Amino acid sequence: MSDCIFCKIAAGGIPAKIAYEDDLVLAFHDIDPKAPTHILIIPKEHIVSAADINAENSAAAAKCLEAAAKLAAELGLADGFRLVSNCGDSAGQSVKHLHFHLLAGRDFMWPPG
Ligand code: DGP
Repeated sequence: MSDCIFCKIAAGGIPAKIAYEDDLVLAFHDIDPKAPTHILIIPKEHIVSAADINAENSAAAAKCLEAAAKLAAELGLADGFRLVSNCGDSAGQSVKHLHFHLLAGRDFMWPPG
């Protein structure tokens, strides 16, 4: 989508600190980190949110989870990490392109605020 900031990052039009990339997925460091490790994992294809995952695009969504596991192993997040996808306005989704926050390096509250 031409006005989507994450599509622009995926296309290389906006710079980002890339953590992982394959044909379907891009992972890059969040511009406003909420933990010592805060990486965003996105499908390169524009999917609005987790509510829009379907039989046609679920392979890209699954690849995001695979990338999260790969990154967690590579980054040595043996103490644990949190994987979050905010879906919709009331959940705090500010960018309407599916993304998973990979957060680590501090303790996390449960339930989240
Ligand atoms: P959410 O609020 O769940 O939609 O998360 C969106 C995240 O995207 C937020 O943590 C900040 C991050 N973000 C927004 N714009 C940019 C950008 O241009 N570059 C990077 N690296 N991160 C961004």
